[in-house]
Amino acid sequence: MKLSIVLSTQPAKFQAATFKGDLDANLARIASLGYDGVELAIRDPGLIDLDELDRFVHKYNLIVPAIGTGQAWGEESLSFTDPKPTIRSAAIERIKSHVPVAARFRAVIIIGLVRGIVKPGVDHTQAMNWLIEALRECSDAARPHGIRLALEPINRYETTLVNTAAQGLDLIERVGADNFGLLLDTFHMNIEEPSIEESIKQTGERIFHFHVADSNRWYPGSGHLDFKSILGALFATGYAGFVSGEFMPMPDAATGAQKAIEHLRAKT
Ligand code: LER
Ligand code: MN
Repeated sequence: MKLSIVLSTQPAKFQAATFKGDLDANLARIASLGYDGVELAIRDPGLIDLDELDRFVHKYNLIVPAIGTGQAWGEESLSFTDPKPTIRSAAIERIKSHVPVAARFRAVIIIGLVRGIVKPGVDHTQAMNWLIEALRECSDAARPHGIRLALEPINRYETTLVNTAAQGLDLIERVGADNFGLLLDTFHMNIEEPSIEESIKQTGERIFHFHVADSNRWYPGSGHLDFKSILGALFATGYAGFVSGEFMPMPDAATGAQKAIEHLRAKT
């Protein structure tokens, strides 16, 4: 099993980014704990020095399996489904600007909350249509670079646009792009899916990336999720990607990251 953990390259409000702050020190810590990779949360690729980031990541022999983009929503309110066309196109351009970063690391681009929420005065069908158009445009921009996009079903308390794996699979049909799939996250699945294992099985080869947190969004092993069964179902699909820790830095980032790796390694 290849394990990674989320690291934010910029200060951010999102609470479940396990590591934030000093890039070099955090990468050193993540590598020394035994992680194989680091999932980078990047608000705006225009604000980062890609060569420098690449050097740091390679210094610690880490792989970057995925790039998180949700801070564009969390910090700037950009989304694919905002009623204002200028905001929708800014969100699309922002996601396209991640393609060179993703290409450098051969990483998946995550579409999390940048999909948006259904804003007052917008109906759900309209929001879904904007979402589909945006995903087609971004998938088309990523395809020539060999880059894949993964939309994450997110629990109902954060958005009403695509909460379950089944809704994600329906969206895949409607978008119709071969480089578009899903990111499944055990925290959201525990809230939304009748059976986490069955939804993993149904999603099958459309699982492009995988987030782990326990039921309380602390490190795996701190709550009531059965990671032996969940990871068994994941690998039974033929999934060969990373299992990426995205959980609260509790009791602190390093302790959570250490306990997660111990628990997950013991379950496979
Ligand atoms: C991001 O990967 C995530 O899981 C969401 O909860 C973001 O709000
Ligand atoms: Mn997630």
